[in-house]
Amino acid sequence: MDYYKVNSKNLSLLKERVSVPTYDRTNVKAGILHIGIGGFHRAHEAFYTDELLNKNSNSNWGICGVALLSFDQRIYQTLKDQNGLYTLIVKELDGTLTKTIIGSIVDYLFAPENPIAVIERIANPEIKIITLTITEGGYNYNEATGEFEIENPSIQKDLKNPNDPKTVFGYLTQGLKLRKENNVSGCTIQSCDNIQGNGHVTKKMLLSYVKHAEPELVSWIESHVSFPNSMVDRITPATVSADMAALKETSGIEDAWPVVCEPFKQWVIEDDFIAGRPAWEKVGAQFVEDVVPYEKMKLSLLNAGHSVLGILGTLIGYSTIDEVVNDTVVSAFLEAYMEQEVIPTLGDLEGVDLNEYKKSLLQRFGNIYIKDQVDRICSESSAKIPKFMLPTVQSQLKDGGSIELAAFVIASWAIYSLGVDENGTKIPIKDAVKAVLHEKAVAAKSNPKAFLDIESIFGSLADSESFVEVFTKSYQNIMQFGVKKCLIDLNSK
Ligand code: CS2
Repeated sequence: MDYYKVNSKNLSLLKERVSVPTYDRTNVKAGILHIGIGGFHRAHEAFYTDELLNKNSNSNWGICGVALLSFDQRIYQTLKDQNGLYTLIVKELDGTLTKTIIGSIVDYLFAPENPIAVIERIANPEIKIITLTITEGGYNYNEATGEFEIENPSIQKDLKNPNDPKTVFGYLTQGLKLRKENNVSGCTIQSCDNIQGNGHVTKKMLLSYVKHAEPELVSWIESHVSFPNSMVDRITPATVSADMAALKETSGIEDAWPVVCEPFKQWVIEDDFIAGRPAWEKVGAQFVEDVVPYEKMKLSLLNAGHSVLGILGTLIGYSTIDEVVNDTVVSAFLEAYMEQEVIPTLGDLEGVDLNEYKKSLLQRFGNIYIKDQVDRICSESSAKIPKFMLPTVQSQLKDGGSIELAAFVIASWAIYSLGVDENGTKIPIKDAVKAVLHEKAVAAKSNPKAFLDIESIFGSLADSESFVEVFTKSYQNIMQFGVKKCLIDLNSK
């Protein structure tokens, strides 16, 4: 078999082997600027957008992808070498691989190399929508105060060097300022991150920054920029070298960074696009008036479910999510958590059967071909737990509901943060506040509550006597008997 690299020149050859864009990419203009071109964006928004372009839709809605961090240099370089093309490999439930070359990213910028180009592109009249996947931690939100962390050193740096920004807030502010100065019309900023009210949070955080950086821009943003909320979903594990090897072996395609994902996908969006939008509904996105209940459901069941499996699974010694959920002791615990502690907080969701949703999640988590890494799931837990689990705990505390299982997971996280699993193997913790977590985890050995004292994560949770009580009990039990034995006891209650 001949091997073909993924690039524009080879598209007609690649077409013999996998699906390729049916549209003329040279005609597609970038109406969307996307910040954060990691795997998730390429399995989700870029995929929907590619499907739409394949339907011969409006060619003004291609994507210009921006790599914001120095860390993203490799992905930028790969996209550049491959003319923005990449292979999306969907791992079906029966193990077959559906491969598609995605063409919707028609331009790409590497911010650290040329910050001005990014600022100018934000101000370009062709750009109507700016979408973001900057991770939950990227919003610089303080859980304790609900406010923007203005003291963050990177933010302070951006305030002092407006023309050489490093953070998304610095870039957006300068780009929007230029838009205003050039009399360019407004645009939409759409977060695609897993945060409750992601549009509201983006607006609040951005305006807090702008108040300090360019106070006179605040009212222009308020009247010229819309911030729709959205719920995004598609499990996208990190690509591993075996994925590249399988692509080469089965189709003779050499892709330096394909993206792998599950078959399921969902995108529920508030229809609030001040400068127009692609007809994503034609390819399966749902536009609704109020996305809040969907976000709540997804964050508190899927994402929290992932964290539960990731943390417990790591301590037990598993490496992938399917291994953890296929251990019936853990999945019974997860089901109980969902049924007893989460679903009661969700109320009625029109047209959604929460029990069915729960079942479908367990099936998705159990897909043995996905091999989603527990390390990926547990990375940046300090930004995830407050968004995925704490709202549930707070709601249950308020209503006098059970919090025992959530407390067990958070106690497990305290032990996880010591950095060693129950078999004595080192845990590769990846977290922006790893040092603080470790310090508090060590203190928790003699006084478990110390872990809950991290206010920027837990807010005032440590003030809840009932939570501290069950948390402490769980902590001591896990230390004494191990996770698995405790789960068996909890499951039999
Ligand atoms: C995961 C998400 O990182 C995580 O914690 O729960 O990346 C999850 O896979 C996606 O949100 C699925 O839509």
